[in-house]
Amino acid sequence: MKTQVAVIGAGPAGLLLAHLLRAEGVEVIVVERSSADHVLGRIRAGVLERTTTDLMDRLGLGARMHAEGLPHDGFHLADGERLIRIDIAKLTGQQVMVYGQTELTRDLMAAAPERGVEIIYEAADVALHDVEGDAPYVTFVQDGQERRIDARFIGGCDGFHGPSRRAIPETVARHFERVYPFGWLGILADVPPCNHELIYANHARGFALASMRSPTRSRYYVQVPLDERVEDWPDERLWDELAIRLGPEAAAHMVRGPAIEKSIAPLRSYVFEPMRHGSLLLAGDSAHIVPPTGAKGLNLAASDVAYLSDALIRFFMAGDGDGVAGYSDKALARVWKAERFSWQLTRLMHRFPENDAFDRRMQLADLDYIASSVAAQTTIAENYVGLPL
Ligand code: RFL
Ligand code: PHB
Repeated sequence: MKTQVAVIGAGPAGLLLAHLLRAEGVEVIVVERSSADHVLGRIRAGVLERTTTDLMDRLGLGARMHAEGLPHDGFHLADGERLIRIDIAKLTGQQVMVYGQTELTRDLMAAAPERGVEIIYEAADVALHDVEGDAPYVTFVQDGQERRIDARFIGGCDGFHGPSRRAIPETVARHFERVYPFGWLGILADVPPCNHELIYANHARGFALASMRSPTRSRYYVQVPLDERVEDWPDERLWDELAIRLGPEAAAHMVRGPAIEKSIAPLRSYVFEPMRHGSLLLAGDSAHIVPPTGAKGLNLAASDVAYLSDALIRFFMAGDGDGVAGYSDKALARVWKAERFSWQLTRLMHRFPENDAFDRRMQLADLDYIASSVAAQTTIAENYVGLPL
């Protein structure tokens, strides 16, 4: 097979990139290791920035998101007792959109055939070749048969564990990492949310988050030590813990119900530099991971792809390679600011094993300051809604 851009990975980054390129007439083929159902089964992000919803609108694929998504004007930080509201609409003039990653992915997948976006699912042994030159190619095995795609560029959108980043030699690679000594245990349940907005709580027992997918579906998380397993947390124990950590107001409105999904995700901050090597361009989780505290992961994948699609369209339509050459620096400048915000909010809101009474008082003083300072709230709000592209 031959195409202009071979995209590896059909998560949000890969699908958005493929659609944006295709909409401008660039040829693209997407190669995905898993089945479409498996991709849709992963419950992940829930909060979209304006930069992300704008991309869906630009593609003309935002209709269901606007009909079913929940625009939010604010969210809460909690210190175990009270709720501190961050009024993002008043402070920034913007909203965020609660719309699940699964739904966004479903919309992009559903529109692929009619838009001429070819996606090859269940591709095994995907490998990248000759990425340093201008004739790279991808090989994989489909239905037992070896296949090959020749391309001008490869978009590496295969997440944290994919092969793209590893195709960049260690001699040029730089890794920056912070691994946190805890994870998030998430539960999805068909019960109404305890608050119409999100609550991020720092309780002496650890972090908790109340989120949602719709007016009838809730998503909650609690911070757990890394050695704990899902089996350690029967539903009742999890609801009891959430009620304590989220504080009395949330607990009073919390409706319990059976888990329809429960999983533990470790927390990590990670950046890989550079995001381009020759004809290989990384976007999304393949190049960077943020802890989910700032709701930035999917949104960063979308902003990478906004830069990358512009660069590639310029290359193919105007023969101008400057965008491609400058992609890594441009994307990384925004990535690092989102890394900073996610890391800072993670430190503010979690209980670290090494923290002592002094650290706890510092967190509480920080929250008390935020509660009383419009300047502090504005800083949080402008990062939460997403820095401009
Ligand atoms: P993905 O979604 O991991 O997609 C990568 C795709 O590549 C495929 N792949 C391969 N394909 C071919 N060959 C191979 N060898 C391959 N290896 C892998 C995979 O099957 C997959 O389909 O990466 P992408 O597209 O960069 O998207 C990134 C987002 O998924 C991620 O950043 C977010 O989910 C992070 N995240 C959140 N982000 C937000 O913006 N807001 C949130 O509220 C938010 N909450 C979260 C989150 C992530 C979480 N977890 C579980 C990590 C909450 C959680 C709990
Ligand atoms: C979610 O709803 O899954 C969610 C929301 C906000 C976050 C992380 C996850 O910061």
